Amino acid sequence: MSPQRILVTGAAGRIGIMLRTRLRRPGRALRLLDIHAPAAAEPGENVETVTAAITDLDAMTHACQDVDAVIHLAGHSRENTWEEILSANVDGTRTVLEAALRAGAGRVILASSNHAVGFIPVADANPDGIPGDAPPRPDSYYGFSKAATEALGSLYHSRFGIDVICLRIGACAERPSDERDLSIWLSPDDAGRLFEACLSAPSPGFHVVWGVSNNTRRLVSLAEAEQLGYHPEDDAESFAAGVTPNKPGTERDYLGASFTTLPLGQPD
Ligand code: 15L
Repeated sequence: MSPQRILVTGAAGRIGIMLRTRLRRPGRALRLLDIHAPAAAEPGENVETVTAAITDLDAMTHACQDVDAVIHLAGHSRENTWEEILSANVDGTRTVLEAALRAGAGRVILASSNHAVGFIPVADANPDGIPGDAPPRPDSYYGFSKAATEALGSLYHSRFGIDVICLRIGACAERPSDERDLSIWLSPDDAGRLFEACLSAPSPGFHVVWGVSNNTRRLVSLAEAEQLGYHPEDDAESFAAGVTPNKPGTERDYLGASFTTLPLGQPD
């Protein structure tokens, strides 16, 4: 049975907004949390809103009460200062996991990123694709924080038995914008399918899986996500004619593209 009450952190952010309409189900309540107040419930929408910081353990433990699953999207989504990355992304994720544990929420889905492994050379992708659980090779402080997110998820699963699924999300947007996105795009509808699969998979345990669409030019493996019940339906190739070509060099050579050369610790 799919969970009845789901807490979504970062609900006012880009992916949070995409998921709001796509995770609605009869009999399901969405508790939407963000540091910036999420939009109020529409008539007939089974939504509660919470304005809180993910680094506030008391507030997060309260927000996790009576929750079956947590989707953790909050945090910086690009490069930032070391202090900001440590606070929002690393301490924030630890706090969310700790709050879920204290409140008895048995499943946490963590937004990781391709930038946790951004220094994997594109040339290393074999026909099966780069595995979902390839070891971390972060390309930035941001990428480091996503590798730390995965490690914290593993810790809370091993110690306490919480189900934790980490999603190495590619470029999640309405449409791919450049040539690189053709391999790593996650459509909003496929994002809905992926999160739904993670919510519904029976006793998943701990997993790190790729979050991308079924792109013709895909470099990463979908096998691990498919085992959880994810069946993507979109392909970035249908937008190929309209995208910007890759620049030579890092944008072609490494999975993390421009993140591998951006100045470390400089807000992007
Ligand atoms: C990410 O992890 C970022 O949050 C997003 O802003 C994009 O940069 C995306 O990766 C990407 O690699 O395109």
